[in-house]
Amino acid sequence: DPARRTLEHDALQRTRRRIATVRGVPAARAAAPSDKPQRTIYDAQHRTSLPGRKTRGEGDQASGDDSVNRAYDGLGATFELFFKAYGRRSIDDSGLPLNASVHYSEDYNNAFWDGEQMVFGDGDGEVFQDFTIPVDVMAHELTHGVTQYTANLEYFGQSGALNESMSDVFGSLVKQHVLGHSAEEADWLIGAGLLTDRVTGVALRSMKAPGTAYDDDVLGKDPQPGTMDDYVHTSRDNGGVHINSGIPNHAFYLAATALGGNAWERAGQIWYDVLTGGDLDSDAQFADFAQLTVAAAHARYGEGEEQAAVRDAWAGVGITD
Ligand code: ASN
Ligand code: ZN
Repeated sequence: DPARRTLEHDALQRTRRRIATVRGVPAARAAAPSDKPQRTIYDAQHRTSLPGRKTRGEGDQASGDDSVNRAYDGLGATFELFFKAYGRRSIDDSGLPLNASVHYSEDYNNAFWDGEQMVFGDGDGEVFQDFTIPVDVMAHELTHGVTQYTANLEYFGQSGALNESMSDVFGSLVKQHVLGHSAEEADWLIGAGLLTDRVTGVALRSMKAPGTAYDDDVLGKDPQPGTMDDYVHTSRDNGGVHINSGIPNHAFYLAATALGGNAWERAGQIWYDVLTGGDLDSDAQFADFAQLTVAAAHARYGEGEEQAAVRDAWAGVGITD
């Protein structure tokens, strides 16, 4: 009798809720939807102890502080790309709260993910402006969290450069998603608008043309290679993680522009499938990642232009799968 089964089911649900409540876990919490972000923005007040003073929580009205509001919106835009494009519920896919601190330290020329939260400096105003200005930089930092909870790519050598590249790829895709830009309309820059006008440069990095983002007395020339021929062997920067990321970055650019349209759809989906699919080892090298993207393109889209575009893209940067 289906009616009777439904009644028994309802009674069972009520009992389960009661048990959950008695144990101190409210039933509403267990059922809380995580299709919305849970953001908290803190003001580090130019000090280095984290997180600092809570300034804006989820659903709060805008603060009087532009850095706080940009961080709130940037975390929201990143949550939205991962959820709408890939169905991912936050950093851990289970609704992990998103925490960020702004105004970190004094004249601080960087932003980072510390393993638990995002942190943004104000820049010194000489070379760098506020690191909450470019949405792709905020998305880059949040993506370090996604990588930590998925492939956990070791932050050294080629696996480290892949870790950096994941943050640039999804950082750029968040910006493209916000602006509604297709692969052909996108600027493929990371950190446009961050450098002051005293610097001869347009951004921190270029995925379209690695090595061309800046050339300046203070910063020097953008050191990124775009192909394996120019791979940089160095012990600095954890084996050049922010340098050699130009190679997988450019491979993504080549795949996305060959396919055309919205880069977060097919190219982004393939990269996301590899990052989160469980087959990517934490010590993966470029060739391992390349092989997995070709396999992922085939798994999701079959024999066709996606697989060919991905294979050609890696060949274009000197990596054959
Ligand atoms: N902004 C840099 C990054 O997120 C900080 C670092 O060197 N880890 O990659
Ligand atoms: Zn990074």
